[in-house]
Amino acid sequence: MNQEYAIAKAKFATLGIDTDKVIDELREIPVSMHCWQGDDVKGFDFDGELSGGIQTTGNYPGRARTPDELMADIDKVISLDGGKHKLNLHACYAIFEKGEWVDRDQLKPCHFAKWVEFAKARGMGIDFNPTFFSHPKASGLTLSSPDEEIRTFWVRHGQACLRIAEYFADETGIPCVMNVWIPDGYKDIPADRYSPRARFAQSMDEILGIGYDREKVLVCLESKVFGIGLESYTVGSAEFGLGYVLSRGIVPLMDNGHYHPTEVVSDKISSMLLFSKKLALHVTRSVRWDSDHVIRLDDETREIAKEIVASGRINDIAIALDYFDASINRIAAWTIGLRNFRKALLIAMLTPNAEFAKLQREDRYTELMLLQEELKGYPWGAVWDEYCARCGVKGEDWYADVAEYEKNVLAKRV
Ligand code: RNT
Ligand code: ZN
Repeated sequence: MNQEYAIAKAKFATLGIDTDKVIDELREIPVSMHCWQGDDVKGFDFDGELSGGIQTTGNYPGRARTPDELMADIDKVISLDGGKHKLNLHACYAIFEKGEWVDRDQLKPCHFAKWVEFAKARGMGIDFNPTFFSHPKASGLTLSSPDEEIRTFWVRHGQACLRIAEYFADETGIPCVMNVWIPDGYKDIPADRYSPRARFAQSMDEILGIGYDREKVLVCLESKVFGIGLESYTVGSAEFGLGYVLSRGIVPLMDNGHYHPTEVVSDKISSMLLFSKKLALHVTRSVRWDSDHVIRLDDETREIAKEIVASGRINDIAIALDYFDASINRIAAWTIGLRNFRKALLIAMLTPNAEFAKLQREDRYTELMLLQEELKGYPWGAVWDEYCARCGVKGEDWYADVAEYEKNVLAKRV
């Protein structure tokens, strides 16, 4: 056993924490890896601009342009991050045969067969997202559109995706989390806030109305407070989301970039868990707006992980990542964020959460604060290094791998 790890193990043992057990458990926590960090959320079905009020900035060379390139990049990231993963796909990542193309309302499981093959070979489950943006019919409202032709097009898309999600679950044997997020909203003060929301609820009901196996597919709804060009009103607001998911028995999805700046998702997790059997998260980092920066090991990231672990309900929480940075090496961006969230989970698991809760119960706030702060100096880094070693990935010196991949693979994508 490495000496630094032996010291750390002994130190955490004084808190009643078994670091070997923590390492084993950490490896088993599935983190859903968003495919869209690899290609700046472009997908393969349309050539146009990214729309929907989200934005990727930067033009670092080496963006994945084809399914094969994206798959190779995902493999590279996986090789740099230990632990279990799921693959998180968007419908716009459908893979068509040469000369073939269908619009989003006609998508079928066969358009994702290559992804299934990829995921199965790596023992990963697949999560899924209908894509209600970056499409000619998504220039205004989608599922909340007053134009029946447009609204029903997107309803058919949602229904098609539900079937594909079931196919993913059947093929991989792992339930599929299917998340609905629509960019619908208005730049300026609307005259009618009610009708678009009523239509959105109706459209969602029509999608779910085709019936699906709730054991296999966990349908989520992701709410949002604003987007670029949608500053005054979003149809799928937090209250809409909460009301809809609880009344229909589907799953709330919280993205921590989707709230007012002083609101924190770490404080929302416990409330949601009390009223919903399952909860899904998009972990991201918003800088002044929903900017989807790479996750850092910052206070809120750690607090989210702490709430997940301390709740004792980690098996009810689907953890997915959602960020996209095109200004630095994308493989490194992807990996840094993934590793950071797993580090946050590790730190949370190396915290005597039950003892701290007892101090809170007994009004011993001085000791609680003192111990919470002292714990920050505990040698969790040595446990992380041991975790990496046991997973067969590098501890801190993994940049050389990325640099080599950049030179041999990414730089040739011109
Ligand atoms: C947008 C949402 C949504 C997207 C992805 C690409 O604000 O966060 O989850 O980022 O679906
Ligand atoms: Zn999101």
